[in-house]
Amino acid sequence: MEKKWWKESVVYQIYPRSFMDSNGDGIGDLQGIISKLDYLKTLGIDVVWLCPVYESPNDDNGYDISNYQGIMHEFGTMADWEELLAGLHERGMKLIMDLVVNHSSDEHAWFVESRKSKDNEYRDYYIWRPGKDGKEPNDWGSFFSGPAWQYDAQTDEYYLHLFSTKQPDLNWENPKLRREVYDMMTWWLDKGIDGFRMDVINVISKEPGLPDSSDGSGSGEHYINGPRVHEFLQEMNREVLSKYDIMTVGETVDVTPEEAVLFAGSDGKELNMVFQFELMGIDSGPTGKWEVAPWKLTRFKEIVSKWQTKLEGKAWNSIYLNNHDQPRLLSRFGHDGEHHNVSAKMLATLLHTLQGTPYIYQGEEIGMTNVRFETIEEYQDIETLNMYKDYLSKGHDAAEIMESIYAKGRDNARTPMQWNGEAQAGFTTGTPWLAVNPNYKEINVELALNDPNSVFHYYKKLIELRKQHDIIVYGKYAILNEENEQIYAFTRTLGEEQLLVVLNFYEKPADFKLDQEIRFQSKELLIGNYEVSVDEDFHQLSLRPYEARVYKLQ
Ligand code: ISL
Ligand code: CA
Repeated sequence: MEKKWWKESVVYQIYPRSFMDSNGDGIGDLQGIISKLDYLKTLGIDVVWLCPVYESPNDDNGYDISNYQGIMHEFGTMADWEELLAGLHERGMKLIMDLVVNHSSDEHAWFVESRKSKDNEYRDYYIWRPGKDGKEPNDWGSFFSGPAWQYDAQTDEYYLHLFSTKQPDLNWENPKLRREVYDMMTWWLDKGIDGFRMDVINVISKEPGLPDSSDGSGSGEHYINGPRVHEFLQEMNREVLSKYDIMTVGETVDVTPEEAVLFAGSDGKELNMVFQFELMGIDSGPTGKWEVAPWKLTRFKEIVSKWQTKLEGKAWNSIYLNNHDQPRLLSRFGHDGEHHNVSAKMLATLLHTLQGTPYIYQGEEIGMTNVRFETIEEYQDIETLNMYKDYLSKGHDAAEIMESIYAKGRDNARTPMQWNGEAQAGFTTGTPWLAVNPNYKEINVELALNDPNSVFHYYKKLIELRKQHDIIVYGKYAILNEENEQIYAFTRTLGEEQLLVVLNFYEKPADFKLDQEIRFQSKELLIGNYEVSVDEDFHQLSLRPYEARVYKLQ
């Protein structure tokens, strides 16, 4: 398999609003991040993915961009951003920026022009249509509840917005718009950044004619992996990406492994890797993410194994178990109470030993958890707030909606980073924009750094191991004991070497016997989340609650 720096890297995702506030206004900012660069270096990560820091009215916390080449005033200035880039590079770390070009803000100069008149030169930068029988042009729904169309009286037409009404979709059919996007990307690359994470990049191409959904659900069939998406990305690659040594990762909703091979194929024509959503859908019912459903380990393993094997040798995986849109991994897949420490380490072991580039979301490395705010007024996220209103109007019970928010709401991931046990977890000297999780006195960076047995030090060790053992990056994946409902066990193989990973996903101890004979001359326990007696027969293991072990065999 071809060696690449972005395969060997570990990425750390920063949600700037919640990371560190340097000036007491309650909002995280660039100087805040700069003050924590040595912390990131200590952890050992290679690449920072910075969520949007561009000018924005913050309807969707920066994912609604009003100027792609300016910095959000609340976060600082372009000089601060340059200092951040230099600070990362000096310490041997890289920076990838969020590229949000499926839509802009309605306050972007292009849209301000576009809505003025039907013959404005920017009209065609967005997707405008007349209504149909006094209603929306088609039945598409917004990801953030309600229809995906907004009526605009100025020209008596509707514009398309797959996300909030303040996030009008850009019209990728227009070559002038595409040129503007490529020039803007080139401008950032020439400033020295190391790549892009591309927001919902697989929905940029809409089926011509914008037909209604075939089943009346308003779903994404006519724009998810739309007809020209690969053509557009290949053009972007030719015009921009291929000219730099960078990494690219596409956020691709509802993508299949077959599609992923096209987006992230090793032929290098489009992107380096994509984020898949299949695993994130594991605990949702048929009506979508807010319908919380129990998940099964056998299904979890089936999804992960499918992605590991179908991409093997053809495309590269990105591995993540949470991000700024998802609940905290520990509350979702582990145990955020008494087994906090061991279960966080067990999940970390999985994250770092699958084939693919691992992504750590801020706070994950200290085991931050979901939050339960008592009232809806304490929530800030537009997706959550829109859904709450929508569900209430449809007759759902408020308490039941709150339970969905506790399990799935995006603010779970967005509570401020917990730096220490002081007021506001050391995140700000003022009042944070979103309340701090009340568990910050027990879970914070200061405690983690001082405790050699902490989740933080375990992440650090996993990252170090990746640097020492090629097999962790490049080894081929194979599942063991597939039907086991409690244990996730798999091997990675590279040449004469083998890695054996065994994870107990539950509190219940388990006697575990491998379903096949593995031959070896020497074995070494690379890492585990409990003390292990040296000469235990690893073909037959007694696993403690959430126990994780990684053996290297030769
Ligand atoms: O939040 C989600 C998880 O259920 C999705 O609906 C999410 O909106 C989708 O994954 C797209 O996410 C990206 O684009 C959005 C932005 O709000 C998210 O933060 C971003 O990651 C619109 O730009
Ligand atoms: Ca601030």
